Amino acid sequence: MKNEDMKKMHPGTASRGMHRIVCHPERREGSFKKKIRILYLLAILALCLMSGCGEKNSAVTEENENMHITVGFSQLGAESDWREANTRSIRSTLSRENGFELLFDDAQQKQDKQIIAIRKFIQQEVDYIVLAPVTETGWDAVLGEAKDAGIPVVIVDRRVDVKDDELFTAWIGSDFAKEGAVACEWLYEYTKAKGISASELRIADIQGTLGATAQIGRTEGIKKGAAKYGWKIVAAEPADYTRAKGREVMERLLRTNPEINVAYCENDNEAIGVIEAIEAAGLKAGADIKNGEILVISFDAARSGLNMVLEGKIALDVECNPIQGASVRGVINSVNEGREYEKYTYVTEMAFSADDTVQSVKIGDEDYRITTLTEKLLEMREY
Ligand code: GYE
Repeated sequence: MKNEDMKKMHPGTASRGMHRIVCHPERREGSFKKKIRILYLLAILALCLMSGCGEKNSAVTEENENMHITVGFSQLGAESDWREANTRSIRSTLSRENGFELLFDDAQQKQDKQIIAIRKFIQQEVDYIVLAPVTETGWDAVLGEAKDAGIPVVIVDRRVDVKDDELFTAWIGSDFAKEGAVACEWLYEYTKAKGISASELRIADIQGTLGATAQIGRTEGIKKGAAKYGWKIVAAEPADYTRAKGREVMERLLRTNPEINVAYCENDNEAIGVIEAIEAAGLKAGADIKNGEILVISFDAARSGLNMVLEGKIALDVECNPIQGASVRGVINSVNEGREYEKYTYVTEMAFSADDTVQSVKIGDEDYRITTLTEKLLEMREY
């Protein structure tokens, strides 16, 4: 299947990476089972017709009911608005009406809970596993077990760092390093336009869960930006992507590093907690660094974060698109029907600013558009 076709199938996604013809060895057994089921159905139907039965049609209906594709979904947690939107997207797409039976497990940000959930899905003989992994490492053994059981695994959101990438079928998610680069190029252009010199910036990086792909990419972004433009990162601390932790970390940092004038928050919930801490300290979150405001940058562009952009408290919110259900469904259906699919699919993303000082940034050869947020735009958002 060509990239273009893939885009048509899954609006809002862009694909790159290996094309592959899917004649998945793991699925051969599945499609064999399906053929047996179809033969069984035909046999029942023939028997019914021969005996002129009316009541026995219920056997057919019942068997039809069992034709659902069973999917075990190990979601890493419910720590943020982004995560909840991601869960909603996958749950509503892999629904009964769409032909799926979804088993859902929330691991409360604990990898061991995810491993237990995956082992349970294997025991339950699900047809597919969808995994949103909390961190990148530590998945080889359990994904090996899924592979041995012939169950394809679709990874969503963060990545897994495994020795053999045949341990998973496909990955769908964001380009986190690019998100970080967009934020930094915007900060460079913005401060340049406002006459703020690089040496004036004192940045606090409020990091996500350490070892999560989103944290690795976004932290790498600000480190590279600082090295490229000569900014000073005065503190970098994880806050687990939660509002409470974001507030706690920022309260402490404002005491130990009162010179901080940029808070680079690696998600919206952290940013909201950080803004609470700034205000509780009698300071102001805003873009006017020269007059003592603390400029807040965030990621996700969930509704809660974008409300803060409209209020001018978050200067830039780089979108991370959680609507991944259609892409997951597309991959599962392709595998199931022996069609081609993409090994890696990147969702498309935007960036929203509180004012129109910077309207685009250069990311490699690309002119990346920065959208000034309006109430109307916010109303149109899905999450
Ligand atoms: O930015 C954050 C969430 O991995 C992209 O995890 C995800 C991040 C997202 O908790 O809000």
